[in-house]
Amino acid sequence: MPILYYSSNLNPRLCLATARHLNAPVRYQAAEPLGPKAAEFAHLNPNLRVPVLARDDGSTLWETDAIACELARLSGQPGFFPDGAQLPEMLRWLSWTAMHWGLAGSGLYYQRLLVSRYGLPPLGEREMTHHLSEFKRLADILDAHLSGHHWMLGEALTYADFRVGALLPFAEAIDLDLSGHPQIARLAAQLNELPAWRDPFAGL
Ligand SMILES: N[C@@H](CCC(=O)N[C@@H](CS)C(=O)NCC(=O)O)C(=O)O
Repeated sequence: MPILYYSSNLNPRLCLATARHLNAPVRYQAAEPLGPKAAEFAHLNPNLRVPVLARDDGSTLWETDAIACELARLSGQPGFFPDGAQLPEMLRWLSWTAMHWGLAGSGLYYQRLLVSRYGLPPLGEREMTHHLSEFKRLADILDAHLSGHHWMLGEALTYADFRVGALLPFAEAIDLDLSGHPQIARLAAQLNELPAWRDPFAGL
């Protein structure tokens, strides 16, 4: 059975929530790719990052979105990562998150959570101001999209909801103000109704 390596941080949490929501046929293994055994981890992912999916044939897959795609197929629930007519829509939101929304969110996540957790150097004031204004600008776009959609791609929950919502479980920890973005707050509440999203680490 494939092994999914994870940690408690943003992307691995998202991937773990995906696997557990889909009840994917995988085993779970906590990992610390930047810890003392980093050299051993490099054969799983040369980027020294989680998540990683180690397949039965010895190959590994890294990058959260790629693993989510594989998990949906392994679970027999391809609709969670749809192809066909919905694939361009899905890719639009994955790309937008990777290139824009996720970058702004990661800046806030880094400054307000990782700096103190790992003793990392804080971002400068200019950089933080940029992340905050980008976050607001992009949140306006996401909120407007959601005002016409129950889920990101329409009536059904898909991985696009998980991807754009990846930062939302950390909202309190990083003091994210969603009061001006009621549709994003609604998405956060909808996602929070899913046990695997609320606590992907339960029982692990
Ligand atoms: N682009 C990668 C990013 C992976 C990444 O940055 N993982 C971070 C957590 S968000 C990590 O492994 N940090 C070390 C750790 O969690 O121990 C993906 O989408 O999977």
